[in-house]
Amino acid sequence: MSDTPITTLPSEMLSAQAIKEEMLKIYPAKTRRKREKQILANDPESPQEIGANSRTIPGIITQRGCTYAGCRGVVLGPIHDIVHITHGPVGCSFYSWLSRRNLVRPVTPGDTNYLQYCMTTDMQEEEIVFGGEKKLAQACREAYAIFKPKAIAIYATCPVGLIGDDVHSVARKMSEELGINVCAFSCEGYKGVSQSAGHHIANNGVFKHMVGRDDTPQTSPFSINVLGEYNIGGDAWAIDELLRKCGIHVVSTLSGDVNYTQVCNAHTANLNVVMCHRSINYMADMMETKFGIPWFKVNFIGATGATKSLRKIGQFFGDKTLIDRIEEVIAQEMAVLRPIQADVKSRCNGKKVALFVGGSRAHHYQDLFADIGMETISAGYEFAHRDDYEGRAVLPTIKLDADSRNIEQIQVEADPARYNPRKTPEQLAEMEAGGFSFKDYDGMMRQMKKSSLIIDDISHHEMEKLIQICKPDVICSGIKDKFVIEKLGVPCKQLHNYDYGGPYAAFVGAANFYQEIDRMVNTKVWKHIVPPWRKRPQLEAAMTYSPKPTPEEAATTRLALKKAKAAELEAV
Ligand code: CFM
Repeated sequence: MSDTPITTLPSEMLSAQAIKEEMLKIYPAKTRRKREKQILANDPESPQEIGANSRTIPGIITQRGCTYAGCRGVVLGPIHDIVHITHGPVGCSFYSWLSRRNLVRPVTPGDTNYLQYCMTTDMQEEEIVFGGEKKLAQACREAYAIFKPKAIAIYATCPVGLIGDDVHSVARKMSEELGINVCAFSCEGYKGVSQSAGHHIANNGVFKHMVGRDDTPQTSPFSINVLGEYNIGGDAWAIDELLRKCGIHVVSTLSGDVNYTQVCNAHTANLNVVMCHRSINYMADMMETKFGIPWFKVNFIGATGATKSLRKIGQFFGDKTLIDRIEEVIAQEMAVLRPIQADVKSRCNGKKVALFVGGSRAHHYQDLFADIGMETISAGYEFAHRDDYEGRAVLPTIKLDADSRNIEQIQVEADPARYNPRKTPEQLAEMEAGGFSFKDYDGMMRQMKKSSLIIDDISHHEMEKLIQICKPDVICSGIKDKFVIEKLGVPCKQLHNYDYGGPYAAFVGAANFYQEIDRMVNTKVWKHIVPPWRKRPQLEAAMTYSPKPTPEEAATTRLALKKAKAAELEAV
């Protein structure tokens, strides 16, 4: 794309390419070469190769987090009845403490919930110099003495990797000494290019040390795990409730509002459905290989997504009563939702949205916006991989780079005693011949319009350009750029923590989200915002990037400063 002269492009591609040019022109050559692989004009028919899961260039303001955040914060953090000990300085622990809205509602009043606690070895200079293993062992003993948890998980932070503390041997010793499951995760923040590496490390550890420890069989034939659903703002509860109404039993949600026993028992389910492909596809594959549980991708965000997902689960089990019940539930839910959707659509139809979130929501929420007639003009993930953009078909062509090689690729085999294929190979083949797809994810690009802009790991500069040129009616993003966006007069809906709202999943959540977006895009308040640097020109002069002002610009700035000074003196 970048080599094609602009004038030879078809007209509908021109604008996307021109916007891309505008974004890139400020960058030095090396930065530009890298960023141009990460910004593409979309072609849904044949998605181009995108430069994803590569290192962010230092100096560019990114929204990404670290490997420790992906492991401790995202995948393991929500397991509420195990003790999570961060081995490292207190800051790493503090900033992973209750900062993500993975809500928890213990099953019974006596059920333990340690999520309110923040536990760390609080490493000091002494441990950095002489090693911190003793202090870590002591922290495990102390935590056990106070809480008697079912399990302890230990997380290594950057300094632990640098000084070489062996967290795994401490975990083994502590397991023997305390008689509980103590497992360690080498998820040092620097281990990968983003939190995505932490997801993989967490999947490996949860699979090796937890899944399969409790063989209690399921009584419901329609028992499933919901993988990659973290109960942000109560989403998992909304999905659970919907599935329960249909007669589907959720064994384990990995890992939204889940306890240790449920995780250990997850391998007894008959199906894995995957919400967030990025953070948990490894687990789905490993469980299939070891236990014979098939998986497919679902999306419970938005009415269309939830309907399709429910029907697919019904089709998988192939039970007439279940399928009928699912249709009844869809009809009931839609009877309530349809008028709200139509009302909101009458005001939102044709409005434009851009989404830059994590590794799955920037795609999931496009379905929901489509429900109310809103068009996604641009989207991108922070840290997803090529398969999340281009579809899983490209998996064999993704080259393992040095950063990915850092992460253990565990070899999984069928469990000699417990491998139990939920469908025979013949049944699977027959279903696939009928158009049913397993292990499927087509990625974001195939669903997006031709020549919409795909931007991986967007920077603040690119976001500003996008706003100036495309003027979206709302942008979905996170706290790291919310206020940059809003100061430019565009409402920003946070799709990580939901701005303290939610749930947005399932039909009940869709109604919440439609109404919230309606309020945001149809209020006039944003048109009246004047950022401070427009009122105080001296601020503009200091903040606008300008390598060398032209003589005219310098004269204007001098004049503005003089005027501001005079106004200030007058005020005194
Ligand atoms: Fe998956 Fe997530 Fe996401 Fe994610 Fe996340 Fe999150 Fe997210 Mo924030 S697991 S990839 S690492 S859906 S915390 S619940 S909102 S970036 S899009």
